Amino acid sequence: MAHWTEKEAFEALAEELEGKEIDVDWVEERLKAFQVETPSWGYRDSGTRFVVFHQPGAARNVHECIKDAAFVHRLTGACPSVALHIPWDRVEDFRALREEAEVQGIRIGAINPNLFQDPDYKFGSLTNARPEVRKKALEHIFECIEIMEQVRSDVLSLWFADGTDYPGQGDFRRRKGWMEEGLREVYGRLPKGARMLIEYKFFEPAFYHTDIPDWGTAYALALKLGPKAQVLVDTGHHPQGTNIEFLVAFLISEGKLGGFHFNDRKYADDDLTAGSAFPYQLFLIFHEIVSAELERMDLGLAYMIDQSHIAKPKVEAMVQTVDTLQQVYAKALLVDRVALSKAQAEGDVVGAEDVIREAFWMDVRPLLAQIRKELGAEPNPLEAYRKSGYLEKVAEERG
Ligand code: PSV
Ligand code: MN
Repeated sequence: MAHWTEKEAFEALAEELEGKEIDVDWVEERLKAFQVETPSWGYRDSGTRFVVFHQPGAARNVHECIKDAAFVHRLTGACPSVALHIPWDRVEDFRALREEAEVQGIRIGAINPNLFQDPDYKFGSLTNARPEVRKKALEHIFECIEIMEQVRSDVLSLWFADGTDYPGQGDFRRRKGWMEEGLREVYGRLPKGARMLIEYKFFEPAFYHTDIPDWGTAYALALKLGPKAQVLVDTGHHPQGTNIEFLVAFLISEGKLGGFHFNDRKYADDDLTAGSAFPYQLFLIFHEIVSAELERMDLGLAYMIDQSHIAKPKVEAMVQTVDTLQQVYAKALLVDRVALSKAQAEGDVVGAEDVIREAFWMDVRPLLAQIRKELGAEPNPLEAYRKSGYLEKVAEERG
């Protein structure tokens, strides 16, 4: 867009939309309503499996995470909540923490228990063969539920590192039974109006089997538990080549898609910024979401980011991610669905694909700039971040 004025770019987009059956007011309404949660751990120092790298200005505690998250919200107008990870973000007074977030214009979102860091969980948490470890894991989740009440969170995000490394190490069916038993107890304790989202991951840290390896397993568990249990799709948690947009559509149609952990990867669970490797896939995921929204389906999806920034500066990476998510959502909203249905009905494969691709190639940045202005945010949040001097300021404050 550099050699275009914003006005020219906007006119170009308007021209592209001419003759298409798109309700622009609805598109704008949806874009304004789009909100995505950022994770406290995305603002802290993180690392590879070999070393933790320090970044100047990285948040050192939950208070600084909240400050960074609030700044991302101020720039983008789309990130009014921050997810917490317990015990990393544990404080004495969670009610005070809730107020602290509110003063800064955001709220506390999903609570993530940590069921992988304690040495007792080496051989599993809820699926551990030792009953005292299963009990310890359960009690930690109960503590997280109490925290949810104190911060008024309505989402419990559950990711289990449980699995085994070698054939014979564990009894699959017994472990499945323990997992179900534990989850049932958690379900029974959920605060009023809250839901639990079950995340899956096909490997890592376990390398032979994982107790909740895929969306089908998470779906089966959520189905058994009841309506307050849904599946959490972390976009980096699938074997190569998995058709994520298909499973998203399936879960939506079953009312079992709870939300997303957005990130991207080239190989495994790399936690890179969303859309950095496969932007078209991300757009196709949103295409499925928009299809359902057009049918007035009540999705109530929890959009969350789950990234670990090592090569990129943390706050900047977050702002870039939000911009990417807004762009792919805008593109998905601009798919000419009348033309698509017609092409599908006529068996016009190239025509159908082209309708989709045309929307993908549209430059939606001027539209988003306008939306953000209306939201009182920055038309170009990344540029505004770079000019803000925020990183220099916090780097000095945080040492
Ligand atoms: C570990 O793989 C992980 O990235 C999962 O995606 C969780 O959601 C996240 O950590 C926070 O526990
Ligand atoms: Mn995740």
